[in-house]
Amino acid sequence: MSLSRFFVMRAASPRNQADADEHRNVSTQWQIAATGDFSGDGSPDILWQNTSTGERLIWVMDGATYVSTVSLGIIPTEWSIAAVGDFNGDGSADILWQNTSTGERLIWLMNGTSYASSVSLGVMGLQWRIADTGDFLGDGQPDIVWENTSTGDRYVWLMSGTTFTSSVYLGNVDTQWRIAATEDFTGAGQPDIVFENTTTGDRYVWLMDGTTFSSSAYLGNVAAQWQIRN
Ligand SMILES: [Ca+2]
Ligand SMILES: [Ca+2]
Ligand SMILES: [Ca+2]
Repeated sequence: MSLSRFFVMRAASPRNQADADEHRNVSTQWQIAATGDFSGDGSPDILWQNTSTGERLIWVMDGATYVSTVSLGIIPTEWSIAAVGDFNGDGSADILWQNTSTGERLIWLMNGTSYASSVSLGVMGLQWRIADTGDFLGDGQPDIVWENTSTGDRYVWLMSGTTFTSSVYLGNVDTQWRIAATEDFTGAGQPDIVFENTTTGDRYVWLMDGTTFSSSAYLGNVAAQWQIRN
């Protein structure tokens, strides 16, 4: 998968593709929160959140072509979409939320593009940020990557479905580095970890062997106001 997938254009009011095209440069209350296959056709769909109104919606995509919009409704803006992953293994993406006020984290299990039920992961200090999900153990179940925005510590939570099993320390990286996404760069079937420097715009990938760092590779420099979305 090419890195260009991550640099998806922001749109002002993405009711549909035409609207997004028209308002492309107006920006910014609509943010791309994550991509994941909700519709179960093997092609990633785009999850949006409106940071002003709290509305969340899914663009169902066919490859790079917009198909339709499904609203998930208005969710209080203190809830932020952290990542997506298929936690219950039914072939469609589920949504991982973090509450920026209380520190609660929870998973919305989805039935396609519809909400089915939620599972709380409990409350974590607000300095902990969920960066992305990825299957680090290779058991077919998504695990959760965390970073401490105060100390720079990074961890993986190994998960069994929606249940935490254990955590693995990845190391400490200065807090100006943010984990942007996990993606399999080497084709080894294991996620690697993309870091971006929020000051300089440098981007690196940590090539991983399971939960163990193996080497890093420089991806390049993209102006710091561009953020990679998982
Ligand atoms: Ca899809
Ligand atoms: Ca699922
Ligand atoms: Ca796993």
